[in-house]
Amino acid sequence: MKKSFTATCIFIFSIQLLIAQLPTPTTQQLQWHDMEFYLFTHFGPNTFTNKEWGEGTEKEEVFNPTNLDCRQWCRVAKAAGASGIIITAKHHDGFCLWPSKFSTHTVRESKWKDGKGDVLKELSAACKEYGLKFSVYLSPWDRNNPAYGTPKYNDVFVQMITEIFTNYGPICELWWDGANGEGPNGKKQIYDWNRFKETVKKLSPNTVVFSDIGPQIRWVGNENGIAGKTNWNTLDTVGYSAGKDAPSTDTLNAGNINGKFWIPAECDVSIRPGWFYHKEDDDKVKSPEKLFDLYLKSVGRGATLLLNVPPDRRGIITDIDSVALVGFKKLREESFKNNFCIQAIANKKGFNDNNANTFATIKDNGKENLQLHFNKPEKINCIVLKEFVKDGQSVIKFKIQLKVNGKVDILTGTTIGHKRIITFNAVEADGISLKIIDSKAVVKIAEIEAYLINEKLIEKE
Ligand code: FUL
Repeated sequence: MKKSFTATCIFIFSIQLLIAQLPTPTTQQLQWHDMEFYLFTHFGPNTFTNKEWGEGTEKEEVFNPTNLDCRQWCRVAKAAGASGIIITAKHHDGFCLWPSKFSTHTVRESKWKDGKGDVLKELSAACKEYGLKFSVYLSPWDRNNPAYGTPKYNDVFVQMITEIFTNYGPICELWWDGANGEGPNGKKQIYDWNRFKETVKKLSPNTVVFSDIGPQIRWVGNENGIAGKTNWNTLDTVGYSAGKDAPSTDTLNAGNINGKFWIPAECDVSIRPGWFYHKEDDDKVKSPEKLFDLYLKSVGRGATLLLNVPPDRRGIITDIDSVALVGFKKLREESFKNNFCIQAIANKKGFNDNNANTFATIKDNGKENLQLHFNKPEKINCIVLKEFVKDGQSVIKFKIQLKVNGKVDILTGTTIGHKRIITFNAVEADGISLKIIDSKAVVKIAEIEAYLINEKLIEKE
């Protein structure tokens, strides 16, 4: 009697797993997940005044790069293995890097190229030439625009969004800063987020929009480039808005396990202490090893890495930053070159074929596992797991067993999502087995990979 009751429970639970409906990403969000790592460029009057937050009162003539070269930015991005560039078209000081008709504080009023220059035009063209995704940061907070703090400013912001999409598209990602300080008249703006969102949707439905709470991409809750060890791509946003009414930074960092909407996290961080270029920080550029560590803690936790690399007063990315970026790329290439799982014997198809579009299914948690047997013991210290996120994110907790000299080493973790990179002290393993301890629905594993990376790069908690 007891036995049949247990069997019924297991049966019902299995059925629930099979029919559970998970939130899923849109095609554009899926493409964005695959972009993994891209650059941020903070550039504007602050570059020349040595500030982080301009007042909005800076004279336009301060903006005067001597040798602005967006193609150089693209070459650096390419050499870093980045997939795109996001540019601060307008930071909080309100200065527009394009000649907006809706502001008198723009490149047009500056001396750069006799007021004929247009940074957005140059960068969007360069990104096209180099095959990089072009994206735009647009701060709603504007310390210069006279309309800021009145309903009219929402019109201005919508007009600026319209200009950008009409003249410089396609735009891959639009980045909205949640900051909401005072404008030139001492007033704060009540942002019309719904109208802003509707405007983008109408003009460019393929653009993914970032803010603290999406609608397509969320802030990770810190500016250190670090996602939660548990990182759900799902979030509940009802009752919240970007800025001070956003969910707690802890929630943004981890997402909501049962969140209704697919709003994955993006980890923004600067290669330097500040967001804008400051000469005195030239000796504080993050090393390739530090950048690799951030990669493990962002991309390796299922998020993306948005790394800020600010051009200097010439309008060029310095050699110091470029060298660090090239070193970072080299570390990624060396680390993830030799995947031992490709040659291993697998108990199912679809999860060791170096193809994230195929997957193996685990229907029975705790019992069923995915197994890989190496042809000979291999020294490994890094395992990469990928869920088939096209169908949602399911894994709540997993266990990896490594067969080492007849014994079993165990590693455990929580979420997987787009990519989970686990590092550990190197062992000679005969094989790998992945068990799911808990999940929200049927588990689809797109890939298990194993590597031996440089010991020095092992993630230190
Ligand atoms: C913040 C801004 O206040 C910083 O200046 C920077 O742009 C960063 C990416 O977002 O909210």
